[in-house]
Amino acid sequence: ADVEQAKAFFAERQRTAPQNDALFGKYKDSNVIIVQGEAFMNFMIGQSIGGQEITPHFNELMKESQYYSHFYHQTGQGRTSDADFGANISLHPLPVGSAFVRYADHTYDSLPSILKDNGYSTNVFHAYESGFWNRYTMYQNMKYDKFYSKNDFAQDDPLGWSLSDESFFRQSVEKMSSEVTEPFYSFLITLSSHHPYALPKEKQQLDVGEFQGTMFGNYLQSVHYVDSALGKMVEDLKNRGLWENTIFMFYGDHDNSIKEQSQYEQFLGRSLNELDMTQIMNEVPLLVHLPDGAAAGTIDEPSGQLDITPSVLHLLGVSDQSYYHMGNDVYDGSSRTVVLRNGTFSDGSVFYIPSDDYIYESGACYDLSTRDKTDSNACRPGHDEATKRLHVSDTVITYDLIQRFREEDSSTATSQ
Ligand code: GP9
Repeated sequence: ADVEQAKAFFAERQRTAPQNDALFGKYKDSNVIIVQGEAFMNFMIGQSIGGQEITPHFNELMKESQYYSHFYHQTGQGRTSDADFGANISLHPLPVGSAFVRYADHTYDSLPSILKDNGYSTNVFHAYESGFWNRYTMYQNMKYDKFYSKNDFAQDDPLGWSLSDESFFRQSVEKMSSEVTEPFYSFLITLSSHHPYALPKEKQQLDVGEFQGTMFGNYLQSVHYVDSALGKMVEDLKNRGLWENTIFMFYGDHDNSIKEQSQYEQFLGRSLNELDMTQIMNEVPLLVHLPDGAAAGTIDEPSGQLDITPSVLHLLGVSDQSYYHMGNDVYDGSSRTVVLRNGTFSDGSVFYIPSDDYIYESGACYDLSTRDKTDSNACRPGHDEATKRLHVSDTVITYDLIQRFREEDSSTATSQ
């Protein structure tokens, strides 16, 4: 029954004709650079402390980019690897463990494999041990041409677990311009803003005032550093002539594990309720810079990491219909329901928090127009849909169904 449910889910998805807007294929054959920022959350975007912006370069880039203001991480226990899995494979991370570790040999319709079939060079960059999160094995399965890991980078500016993000970006861009043929897809995973966020003195450029000496203050300090590295990377891409013909995306992987509500209240200067706090802990920013700075603006509808692959394919004019993806294409006008790993979901009208949420245990259905609790029946259809999606995704991953569905499809086609 589980397999039949999964089959029916994708059959329905493949039957629904997408609405292709003017952006469909507008950036065909452009390079694609996606940066996944470690613990880079949304609540501090656009905020200042003591008159100093926390993320000035991100804020500047926002003016000529699409900024998704309610973009959710959909990760579970696999943390950074789950964000990567959701964004590049467009299936839900598992309820337990990391799919990178547990099912690295199963079949997936990964973004790099699809782009490779469309003539792209595909490379992944992360300046840490290649075996962490089982990346070395998983990236081969995802069909990257090359995984540039710690040993491929000169350790010229050590920081935290590894190399500073500034040096990591500089060396990665150097490799993109000298070792990789265009069009390329480059996926970069940052590390400098990793828990517990301690930066050496000489890299601390933010006066965190009342938060000095706290982990929350260190967190702000470290994202400020990553933001400055991001600014330098964009300059570098421009100087090397790689900016104009590139779709550039930046998104956060997951929350910062700092759960003290009072710190967020102190920082934002207002009291927060369950809905505010749940959104804060689950929203990461997504920035999409299109080659001509087109379609810039803030998009308030909900979206999430699983939406990245279908949306990139839309911009490149590659139909997503035959692939086994569960994310929404943010450009085709279809459903915008975003389902988080623990069953939290939002469709832009309601926001549902399940009773086993890790901060609150009450569980509730919120009306987003009033931001008040509403009758739980308003969340019932969305809850059923969210439960189904998570279950279908788990079934497809666990039983390696993509491979099986493809074989069934081709034997049906042969017998016809
Ligand atoms: C290490 C980095 C950290 O390679 O990706 O992962 P996390 O601990 O955040 O899951």
